[in-house]
Amino acid sequence: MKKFILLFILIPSISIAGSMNMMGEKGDPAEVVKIIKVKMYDNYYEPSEFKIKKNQTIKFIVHNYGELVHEFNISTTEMHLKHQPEMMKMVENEILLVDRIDKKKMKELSKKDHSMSHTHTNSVLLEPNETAEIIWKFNTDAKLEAACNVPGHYEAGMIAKINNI
Ligand SMILES: [Cu+2]
Repeated sequence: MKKFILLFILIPSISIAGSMNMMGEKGDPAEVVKIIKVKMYDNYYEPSEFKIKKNQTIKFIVHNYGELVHEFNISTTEMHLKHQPEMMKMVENEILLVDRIDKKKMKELSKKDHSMSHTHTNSVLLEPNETAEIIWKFNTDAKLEAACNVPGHYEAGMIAKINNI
């Protein structure tokens, strides 16, 4: 019986650690070799492609020039698709509005449901005119892309390719 309980506790943490490692990891500010400025519009990024060498640590400075809320999320296609229902849930709970994030509501609901907190090290969710930074270490061979998982935006093509050079 004890073994069963242990398994249930271990499985989720292993799968999270595995997927994060596959995507790279939060970078050390002292190791940043390149700063890339990313502009977010409705519904696309500028630039729409990044050339990055394996093991480089990159600082992304992301600004939302659009009129809608946008996300900049570094991940695999598979993880983006997994993340999208979470974002839909934020819309259903009226945390994620078209041009605003209800941060008070987000804080309240995230006490009950952690997926509502949207505090992932690989992503930022920005209101119009907001700026944020992500420092990411690309120590992975996985095919990554930056994308916006606000419902409808990924489908509209709000994706920036990340190419290993
Ligand atoms: Cu978007």
